[in-house]
Amino acid sequence: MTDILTASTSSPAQAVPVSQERRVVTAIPGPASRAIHERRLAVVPTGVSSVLPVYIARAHGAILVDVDDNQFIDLGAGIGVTTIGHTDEAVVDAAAAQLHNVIHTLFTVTPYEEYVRVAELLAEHTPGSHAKKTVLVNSGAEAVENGVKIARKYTGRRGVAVLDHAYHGRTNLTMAMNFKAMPYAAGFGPLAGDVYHAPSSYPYHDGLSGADAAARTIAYLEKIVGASDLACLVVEPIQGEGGFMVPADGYLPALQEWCTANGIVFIADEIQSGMARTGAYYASEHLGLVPDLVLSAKGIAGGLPLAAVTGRAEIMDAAQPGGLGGTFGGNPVAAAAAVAVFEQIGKNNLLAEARRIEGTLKPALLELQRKYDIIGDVRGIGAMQAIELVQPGTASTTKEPNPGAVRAITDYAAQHGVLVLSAGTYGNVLRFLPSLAITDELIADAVSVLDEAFARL
Ligand code: PLZ
Repeated sequence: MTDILTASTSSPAQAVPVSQERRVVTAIPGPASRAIHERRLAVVPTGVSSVLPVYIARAHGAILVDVDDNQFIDLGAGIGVTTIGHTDEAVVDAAAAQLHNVIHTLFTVTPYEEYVRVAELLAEHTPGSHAKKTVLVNSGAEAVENGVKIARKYTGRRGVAVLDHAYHGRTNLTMAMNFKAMPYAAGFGPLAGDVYHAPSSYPYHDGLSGADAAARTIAYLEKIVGASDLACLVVEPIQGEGGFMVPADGYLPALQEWCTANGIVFIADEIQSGMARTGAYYASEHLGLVPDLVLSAKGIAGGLPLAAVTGRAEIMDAAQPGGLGGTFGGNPVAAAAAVAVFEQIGKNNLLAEARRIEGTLKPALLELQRKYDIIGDVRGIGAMQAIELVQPGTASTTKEPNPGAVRAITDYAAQHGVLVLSAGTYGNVLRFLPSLAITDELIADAVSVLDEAFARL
């Protein structure tokens, strides 16, 4: 009998080098992408949409290569996932080595060291020097679900407070926690109860100081639910899908102080803002926060699915044995990749790279703002930057959202080999969250394409 394993094993795929440059060789999407897209329409539901239906064959660093051989400057990094770069060699090597050792056992059946190592690294790199514990799960939404579950068990309370413009996921609980019903919750109810939405801090629109915005949030929550019924407050230190809002100074620290005084677990959803994106391991550090629980996902494993809830040991230990887990949670290959991600951040000083990107990108965006009056606001920290587009002449008055301009700019950019993502409650924000591997030259090239796009509006 033939040895099936040997017969079917081909040599490991050799990585084809990807030049770090933009190159458009067909219409976008090209013929090969369009052919796959036709097949997709027959078998993938319309509920799963794609921003730009070019089908990606390879990627490295800050460049995506599609099946037609077009090369895109990737300013989205899979929505902040390939933060240390696409197919980072150290991540690829760590994951490949782990594939050969053990792919799956289920940590809750027979554990393995990689899980423990990731928990140690998270204890070390999340804000605060208190004793911390971590549960690993598969997705950001699952991390949010577990954070809430743990906070409820610890406090014995029911209520979950969230902020306006928030995004926390697509599961039953998390779709009730999002600000936008459309497209995330509309028609998918009944939604989970005991979720309370409160006004946030959105400096460009509300003009409030951090203290005033916090007083408004707190007064609202005291009125609609009452502090004594709240298990947790879940906040994104810098809101992601909502439009990269950096809260006014002191806003989140004031909310945290109120939580602490009232026995409410303060949970930072750092799923989009964490893992070196802002030039700190976690954006909480910029804002002076030491959250009780921190949620990580996206960038933690270089593109492999992994997420985490890390928090004060006494809170994390509130869950009974067997109460936390899941078949794939903390998968060995994803965990090995996460260890490599942490090593790369340290070894290559990627926090400084995030600051370098801010130093290149922010002045370029401010320059665009001087040229084009529909750019109402430029905001962000590190490699998490955004511009908010408003109707002509309203930038300092009514700030009317201009989602049409965002669509025109993203379309033009895509046609010219730049993948730029939108965001914002009103779809009027362009967000930039490139991989930290992006060079200043690629940033300048991408911004020149955006400049042309604005000029043609
Ligand atoms: N919390 C702050 O940004 C995911 C959503 C992409 P999952 N954001 C990108 C899309 O359209 O599905 C996100 C987030 C914050 C939670 C989540 C949810 O993380 O890994 O997508 O479940």
